[in-house]
Amino acid sequence: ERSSVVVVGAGPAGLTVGNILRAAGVDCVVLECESRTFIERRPRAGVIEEWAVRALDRRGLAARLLKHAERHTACEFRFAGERHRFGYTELTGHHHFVYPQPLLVTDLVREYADVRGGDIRFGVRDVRLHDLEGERPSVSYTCGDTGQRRVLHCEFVVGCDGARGVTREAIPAGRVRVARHDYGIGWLALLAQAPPSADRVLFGMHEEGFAGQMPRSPEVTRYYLQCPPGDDPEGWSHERVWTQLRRRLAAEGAAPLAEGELIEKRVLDMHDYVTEPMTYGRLFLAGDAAHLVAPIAAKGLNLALHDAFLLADALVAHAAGDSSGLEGYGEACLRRVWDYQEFSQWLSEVYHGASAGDPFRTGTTLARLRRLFTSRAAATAFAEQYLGAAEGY
Ligand code: RFL
Repeated sequence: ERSSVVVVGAGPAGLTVGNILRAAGVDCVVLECESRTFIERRPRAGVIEEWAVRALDRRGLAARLLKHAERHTACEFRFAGERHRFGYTELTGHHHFVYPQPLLVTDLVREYADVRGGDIRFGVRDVRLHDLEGERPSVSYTCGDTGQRRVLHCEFVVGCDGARGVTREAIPAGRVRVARHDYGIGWLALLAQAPPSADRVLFGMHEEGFAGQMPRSPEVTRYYLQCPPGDDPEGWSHERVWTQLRRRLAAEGAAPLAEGELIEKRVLDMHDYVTEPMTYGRLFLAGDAAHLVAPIAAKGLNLALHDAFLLADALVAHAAGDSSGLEGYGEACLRRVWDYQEFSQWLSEVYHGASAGDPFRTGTTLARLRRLFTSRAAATAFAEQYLGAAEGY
């Protein structure tokens, strides 16, 4: 079998690449190890930056999002028993969109497979990449239903199979450098079957650890609680979770938290990595397959989309005879990747500094926070980075 492009992974990155190629008439096949139902329900991100929504919209991929997403204009920091609203839209004119990742994935699959007639194969197993250095690479896999081994010959392989995928591993060790950062911190990531406790994102800095609230929909709210890395989620009973959330998010004049059943409870060991270069021969990595950013600043999905736009546009241009986009692809992505990594590190200290048990770090953390509310220049710089606007629209 032949196809110009084989995309491994049907997350936001892979599906966006697929949609753009399909619209431009470049043939491609998307291979996904899970089922369609599974990927349409997998809960994860929810914050999409305005530039990314505009870019999706220009490609005809944001109709439902624009109808249903919530627009956020402010977040709130809680520390020392007080609430501090931070209105980023007043400072920059830009806002955040909140739209759960499963809805975005559902929209992108529907558009790719049902509207644009794209080829997507679910439930594949044992994906392997071959001859990436030559002109004629190929991808082999086992069909989920028949168990048959198949080979797809192609011009390019796009690796969008996320943090635990196989495509990154296909690059020989000496040809790539993976830069890693470990925060030494865990986050208990929770989804509660409950309306948000406030109509904006909340960050609670507390001596017992960070706590956060991210509205997702009128029925479901994400909460985070800092915990030791590798902690057992089963040690966090309903009572313990809500007691800690109430304590760490407590502030003068704040409405009580809207409690609800916990429908997701997992511990994330906070870490980052960046793979450089993002390409090897005919393989191009995009999204979490190339770089992971801990969910500290809600940046991962946005970086995945940024890569996908650049890569798909470059592949379309290549088909029309211009290869310059493909040549500069990795470097163009990495600018934003490193910018977001740096911001996540900066923000991590704001979240976690006050609970480090070190009075010096508590002092500097509180100074950082106060600066956001006393200096308009500092506030604007923060707002630009928080919105992803510093890298330009
Ligand atoms: P994905 O979404 O992981 O998709 C990869 C796809 O590849 C499939 N796959 C394979 N298919 C074939 N063969 C294989 N060998 C395969 N191995 C894997 C997988 O089944 C999957 O369908 O990667 P992509 O497209 O790069 O997208 C990245 C984003 O999903 C990720 O960065 C975000 O979810 C990160 N993230 C957040 N990002 C934000 O921008 N804002 C947020 O608010 C936000 N919150 C979060 C998050 C991630 C979280 N977790 C679970 C780590 C909250 C959490 C809790």
